[in-house]
Amino acid sequence: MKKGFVFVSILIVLVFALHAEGSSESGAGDDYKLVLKLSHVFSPAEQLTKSMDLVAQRVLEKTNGAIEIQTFPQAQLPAYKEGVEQVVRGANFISVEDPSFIGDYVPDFKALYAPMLYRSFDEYVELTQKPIVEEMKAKAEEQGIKILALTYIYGFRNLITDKVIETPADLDGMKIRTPGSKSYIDTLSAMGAIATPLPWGETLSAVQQGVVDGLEGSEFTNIGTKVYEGPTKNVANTRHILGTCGVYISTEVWDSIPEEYRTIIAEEFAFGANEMTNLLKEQHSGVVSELEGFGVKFNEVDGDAFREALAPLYEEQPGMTPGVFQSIFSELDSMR
Ligand code: X3X
Repeated sequence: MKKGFVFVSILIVLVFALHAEGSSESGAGDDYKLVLKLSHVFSPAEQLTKSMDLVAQRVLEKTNGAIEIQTFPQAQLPAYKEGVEQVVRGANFISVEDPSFIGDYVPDFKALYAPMLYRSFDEYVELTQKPIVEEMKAKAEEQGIKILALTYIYGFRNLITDKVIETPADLDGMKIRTPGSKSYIDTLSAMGAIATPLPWGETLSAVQQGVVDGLEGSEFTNIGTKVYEGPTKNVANTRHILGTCGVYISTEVWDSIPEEYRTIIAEEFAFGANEMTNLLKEQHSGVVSELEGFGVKFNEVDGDAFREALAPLYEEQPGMTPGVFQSIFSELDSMR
């Protein structure tokens, strides 16, 4: 009897020891759970929203429920500059915004998001894999911002107005809505417009009420948020900015997550970005045809005139790494 009791006791101790060893190796006990709130401004019909939901679902499954990413579209939670501020404050929060909003912390990201740099999605994707961008990401981490992705591309942004625009002079006196970051305001001002920053949620009503004369955005924004239903039926193919979003989380929060889960989260956001970019490349011509079916008219523009107007924006701004634009230009030249 006594020997049996001792044997069972040793067995129980061994089982607990193995269990504890197993969890300490993985660093994540079975009871580990983290809820992250993910915020962006896109509408339910837009691919970015669908992609974020897909990533959240995959992460939940692959971490067996340990990492729950709750997604909040249409600026239901802090977005734009305020969303990035939540990350910097160390909240359990993921901000999905374009890199110009990181430019407030690392000015080099304003160079990465400068106008008329990229001729294709692929050029930008390739550039983000170069050492120059890795260095930018390292600087962001020094500011408390871990960048999980930079390539949730939602299309080249064009001018969307109620009249045909071909040259910067055509924009004279026109109020064009932009997001609130300085990169957009400087870009549309240099193009000849009166840049009028507004949150996306106020944009379509501002167009309807004549508060602004137009906006700028991609065909995917146009179709996804039904811009085409309003008075702005002309799209001038300036392709002035490549609309793309990054995914940002606090470095403090990131470092607190067990490594096995960090690997899954990083892999799924990277996979989701590649998946979305490839999808939109395939869909673009069909979306243009769909918009034309709704009465939208596309026109080419005097690209040289707009490039000349935008030239001053390639001068280094305070805080930028000396030569950052030259480095970007030479990397892009090497791809062409
Ligand atoms: O920070 C993310 C983008 O800059 C948002 O751009 P915005 O405010 O023109 O919104 C794009 C739309 O597609 C949102 O539905």
